[in-house]
Amino acid sequence: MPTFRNLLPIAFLCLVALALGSPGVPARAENPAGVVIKELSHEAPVEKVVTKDFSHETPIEKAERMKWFNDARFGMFIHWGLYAEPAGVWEGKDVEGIGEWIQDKAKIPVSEYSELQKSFNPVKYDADAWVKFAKQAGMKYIVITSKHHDGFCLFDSKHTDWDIGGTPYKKDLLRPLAEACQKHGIKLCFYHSIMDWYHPQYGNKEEWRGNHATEQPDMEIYRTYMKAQLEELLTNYGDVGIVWFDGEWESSWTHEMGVDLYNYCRTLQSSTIVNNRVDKGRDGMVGMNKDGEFSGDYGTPEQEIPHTGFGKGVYWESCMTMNETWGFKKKDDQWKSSETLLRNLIDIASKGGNFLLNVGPTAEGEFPTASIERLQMMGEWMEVHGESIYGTSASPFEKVSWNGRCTQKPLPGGGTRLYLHLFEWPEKGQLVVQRLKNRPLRATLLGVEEPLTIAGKEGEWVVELPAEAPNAIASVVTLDIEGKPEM
Ligand code: FHN
Repeated sequence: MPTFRNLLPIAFLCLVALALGSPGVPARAENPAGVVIKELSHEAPVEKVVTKDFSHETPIEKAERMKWFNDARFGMFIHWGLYAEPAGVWEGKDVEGIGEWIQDKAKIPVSEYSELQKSFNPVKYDADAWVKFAKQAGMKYIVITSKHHDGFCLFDSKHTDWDIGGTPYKKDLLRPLAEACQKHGIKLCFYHSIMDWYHPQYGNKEEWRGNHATEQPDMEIYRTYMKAQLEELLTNYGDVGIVWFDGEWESSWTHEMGVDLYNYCRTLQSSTIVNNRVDKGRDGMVGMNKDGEFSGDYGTPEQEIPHTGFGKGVYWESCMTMNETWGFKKKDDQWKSSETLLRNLIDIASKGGNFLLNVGPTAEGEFPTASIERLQMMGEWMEVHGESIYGTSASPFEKVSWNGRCTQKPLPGGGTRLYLHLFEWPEKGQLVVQRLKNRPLRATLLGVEEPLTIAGKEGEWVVELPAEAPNAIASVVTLDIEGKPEM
């Protein structure tokens, strides 16, 4: 049994280590191009968080932690940063591709790209208005880019000058958003890129970036920097619903680093949810994990909706743009219709997933008008039909016998309410529900008072509908049945 006396040398060494801290990032990283990279942390912070292991969480414990997410079904993605300034145009030329990748697509060296920091001044930013747009659209959480691939931080970080503090605007952009989310009951979540095109010690480098600190970047220094910033995000902004990692695909990021980062985030806030892009399991844009054991609480299909759901206990969220870019591009006018966006939400919910719909604000801090219009149209539908999305689970039908979708929710007392989403109004005003054995007890139309008449037999129920569809995009018939659906 070790006594206090023989523990002294170890304690002394620990004190020495703490006093010296861990190796720092050179205050000014020189590089072959001779460009001086802006001040990064003078020293990587001492690793003072003792990361716990969350791999033994039970499915029931996970289900409890995921409940708000699984009930929410609908969230807002916000891609915002310096890239909103060029907004898809560089040196007078249109730059192909998604707006937040302009530095990469136009091969803009850090020395030139970093000039954007001197003019980024979102004087029209109104966090409260943004949160109200999300809430009125029926969204329950907001995922905002605390740092995208360009490494620029929307928050005023102690660990770098490559942040909002170095702009004419100066003020932390995430704090007012955190306050507004708390005020309006919206979950605040952070998108944080693992890949970093600015930090001299991030592993994968491109010659043209001109930010080489050394030929052999030290990912340990970068990881300490990234974790220090995550500690700021997970201790200074209240309850963080999700840490939404991205940019995990490059070779310098490993499975071991992913497991450690997952545990690190949950050590700081044990209830926070971490997506599967923290680790190396994601199968590209399909977004779900390949076979094997990987960290991350849910799958992240991107710009696509899976053909089917994945059954109970498998959580997932499809993220999509409203036009063709995540970050603002002044010339991208390829806006999806409100009908498409709403039917995407219904389709995703009918498969048991969440819809994370993106807004790319302008450099001045405003949502594009086209985004606001779509958010308002979706909110009008959600006002009447939201109960057919929130807190529902996937359709019990393998395939529905009408043009539309289905979701379901248990009724108090043990029955089930089926929500039948009609994208097309059935001819002769009759909705035929095939394959369902349970006798329907009651049918209504959401938004319409009087109940509907039900006729027919097991496996061929017929609901009499009024002549006109209450909603052209998707009307919703509720069907209450005893017990759980039997096909
Ligand atoms: O490279 C990013 C891209 O900029 C954007 O953030 C999307 C949205 O999730 N994720 C990556 C592309 O898969």
